[in-house]
Amino acid sequence: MALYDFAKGIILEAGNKVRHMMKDDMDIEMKSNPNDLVTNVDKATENYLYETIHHNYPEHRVIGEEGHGHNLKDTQGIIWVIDPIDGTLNFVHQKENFAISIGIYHDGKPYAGFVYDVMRDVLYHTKVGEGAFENSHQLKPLEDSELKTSIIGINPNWLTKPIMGKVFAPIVEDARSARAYGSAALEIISVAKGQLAAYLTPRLQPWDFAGGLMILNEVGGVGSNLLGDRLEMNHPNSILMANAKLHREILNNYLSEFEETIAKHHEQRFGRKREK
Ligand code: 2AM
Ligand code: CA
Repeated sequence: MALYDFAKGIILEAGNKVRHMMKDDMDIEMKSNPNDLVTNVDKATENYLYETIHHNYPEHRVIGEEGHGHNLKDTQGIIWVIDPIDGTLNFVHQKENFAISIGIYHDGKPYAGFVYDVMRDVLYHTKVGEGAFENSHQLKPLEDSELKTSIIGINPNWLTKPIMGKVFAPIVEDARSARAYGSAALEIISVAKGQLAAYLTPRLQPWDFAGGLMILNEVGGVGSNLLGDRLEMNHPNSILMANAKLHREILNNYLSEFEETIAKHHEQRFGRKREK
């Protein structure tokens, strides 16, 4: 079976398993802090995906949020970047508005992206270069927009933080309005569908954005970090996803004056100097 169809099959089956596991009591653990949770379902779903990939394609490598392959030194061959549940807080509290996210890379280049909205049973998918789809319906190329007539996606928690709050507040102020959905993958999909014109956040892991970014790029949307630099599949980054025109407007008219602040945030959070 072709790799793309295999990936589609296992993400749908993983979602099926999640819906079944949700009927039983969940086992919830805290990770780095009381708001950072992981459940038995996150772990079981990552394990299912890992084991099935490993069984069928032993030479492929997997990076997953819940522990697989975190120390990858190179990007050779096929690499799967997986978030078994993106939006774990939604999963625990709302029992909806979460997704399974998969990005597949070949020698570091995007090959295919998948975001599965589990409770709505909607699969967003792209084989890069061949269009992006919502189930079997092709997504249209993105239309440009301007900030003053745009709804943007941003988590209000960031506005309460002293440094990133200052960076984000003027953008929120000038936008038509702002929304937060609590699953980065689904927020990136909302940008790809034109429902949100942009999505911004100071920190995502590759598994939060890999699948969604491929789908967004496929409809002409642009993703970068908050400095306008390229997003790589093997390290965390800040995030600006938008239609092409709004991406330029936010970078040039709002973020560029905070370049030093953002670069410092990157250094502190990710331990990495700006790559030129
Ligand atoms: P998760 O549910 O897989 O942890 C919430 O606004 C979004 O940001 C979710 O997609 C969540 O992914 C992600 N997220 C939450 N905390 C994060 C952190 N410390 N670093 C990166 N991404 C995070
Ligand atoms: Ca997750």
